[in-house]
Amino acid sequence: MGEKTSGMVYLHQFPRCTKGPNISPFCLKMETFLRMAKIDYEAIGSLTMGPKGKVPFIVLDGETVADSDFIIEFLIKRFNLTMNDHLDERQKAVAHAMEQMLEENTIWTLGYHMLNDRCLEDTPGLMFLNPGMLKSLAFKMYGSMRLSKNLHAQGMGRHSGDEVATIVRKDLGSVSTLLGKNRYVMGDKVTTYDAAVFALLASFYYTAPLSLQYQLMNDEYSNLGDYVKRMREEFYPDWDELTLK
Ligand SMILES: N[C@@H](CCC(=O)N[C@@H](CS)C(=O)NCC(=O)O)C(=O)O
Repeated sequence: MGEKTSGMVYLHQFPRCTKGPNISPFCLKMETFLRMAKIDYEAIGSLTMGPKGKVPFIVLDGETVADSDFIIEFLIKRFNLTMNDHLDERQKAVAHAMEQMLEENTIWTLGYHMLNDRCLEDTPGLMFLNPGMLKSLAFKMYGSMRLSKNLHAQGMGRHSGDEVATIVRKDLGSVSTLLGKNRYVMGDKVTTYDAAVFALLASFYYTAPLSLQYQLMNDEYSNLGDYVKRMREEFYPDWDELTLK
C-alpha cells in the first residue's frame, strides 16, 4: 500500500471475484454504502482479516473500524450524513429488523446453497483469482470446511433442503412485501438499509444463479430482482469492470 491520503476511507475487503465486485455480502454492503454516501474510498482486496478476524474493515486517518454496522455508524458521525434522518422511529425499527433478518438468518441460506449444491467446487472461478490461484484455492477449501462448521453451529445446516426453502420463501417474501412498489426499501429516498438489502439480494442474484433465491427474485418476488438491477445500475455503472473475467 502506498501513501495514505487524509480523509480517504481505505476499505479492506476480499479481492474482486468473478460474479460481481465482491463475494462477501458484507464487503459489498460496505462498498455500496460508501458509494451512496459519496465518500472517497480506495478498495484494498486481500485475504487479510481485520481486528475481529473478519472483513470488511476500514482505516480512516489512522483509525481502524471493523464490522459493517459499526463502520456505517462511525462514518455517519464522521461525515455528518443525514441519509436516515427522514425516517421515524417505527420505520427505523422495521428497517433494522429486516436488515438483521437478512444478515443473521437469510444469509445462511446462501451458504447452505453454496455448500449443498457444491457451487464452491463446481465453479472454480467463483471466488478470487487474485492474489494467486494457489492461495485462492487453499482459501476456498478452508472456506468450505469453515462454512460447513458455521452452518451447523448457526443451525441452518441442520435443516433439510425443503425446510431451508420454506425459510427462503418466508424471508424473501417479507422483504418483497416491505419493498412493494418503492424505489428503495424504505420509500423513495435511499437509506443506509439499502446498502445491506442490496448487498445480500445481489449476492443471491449474481453469485447464485442456480438457487431458489434467484428463481424467486425473478418470479414470485420479481420486485426484488428489479430492485437489484435498478440499484446495480445506479450505484455500480462500473460493475463489469470490477468483476474478474
Ligand atoms: N457482522 C460482520 C460480518 C462480517 C463477516 O461475516 N464477514 C465474513 C465474510 S462474508 C468473514 O470475514 N468471514 C471470515 C471468517 O469468519 O473467518 C459485518 O457486518 O461486517
